[in-house]
Amino acid sequence: MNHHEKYLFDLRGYLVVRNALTPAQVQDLAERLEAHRGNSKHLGSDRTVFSSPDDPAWASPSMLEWGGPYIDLIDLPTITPYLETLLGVGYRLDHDYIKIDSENSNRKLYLHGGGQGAGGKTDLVGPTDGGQCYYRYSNGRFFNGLVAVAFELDTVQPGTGGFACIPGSHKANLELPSDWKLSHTQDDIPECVDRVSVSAGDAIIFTEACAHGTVPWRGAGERRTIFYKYCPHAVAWSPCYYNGDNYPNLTEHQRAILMPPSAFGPAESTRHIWEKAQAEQAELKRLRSARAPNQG
Ligand SMILES: O=C(O)CCC(=O)C(=O)O
Repeated sequence: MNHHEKYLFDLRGYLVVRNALTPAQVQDLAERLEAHRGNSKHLGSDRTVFSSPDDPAWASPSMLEWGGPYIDLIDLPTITPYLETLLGVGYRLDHDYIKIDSENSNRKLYLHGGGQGAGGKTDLVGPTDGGQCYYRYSNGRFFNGLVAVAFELDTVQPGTGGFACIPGSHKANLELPSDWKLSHTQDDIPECVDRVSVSAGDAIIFTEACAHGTVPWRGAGERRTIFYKYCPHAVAWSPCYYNGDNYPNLTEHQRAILMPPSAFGPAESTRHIWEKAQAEQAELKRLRSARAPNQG
């Protein structure tokens, strides 16, 4: 991350990384998405409900199960240097999901995050501010409670929709005016909002502390965006974690990035605890599938 990019991220709270993905990666990600689209309730690990009583409690199903480039996104060489700068070494992947905007999605722009907290009394998703939505730069280092990487599979032309945010709001001291939080149409969007156009293969990196959301879609076709969201090791947003054992052939660094949260990070001294938890998960899965044939 060069000085210009650091300056812009500190100033605005987001950056666009052009060509973060190659055309071949975009194609592979899109093909795997289309193959799973009809038969999967959860397009990602970002769940707060169970879709069936057999869902595992903490190791949520995830897009990582689609393999190939979905595994590569965990630790992508074009993105990793930004995450190391914005989160420090030893960060973790907290959750992933995919969002599809189309004429049927009928979304409103709901600006969330922002200021020095998430949620708050008037937040539409509830008063979730536990201080986790922070941004700070001090002693030559960035500190972020959650950094989102939005991988764009489709080009978003100006005026069609896509990612939007209030640049600089990650450092705001006052609450976002409530009548600016929700825009039903593009025409209602406050002037202080940046609408970000991208090409397929670009990635938008933003701090969740910046007030952001999705512009109501007006484009032809769809906008398909894959979100991977990263935290410092001691922070957790999702109630579910990854189980590295579910994904074969991970690199050591990918495994470390999938570790569940703790102040110890992927340290050797605590690794055995999560390894035991992950082995117990695998045993539970094995016992359940052995029991299943007799239940019919
Ligand atoms: O559509 C977008 O890029 C914004 C998504 C968003 O609001 C979020 O991930 O919290």
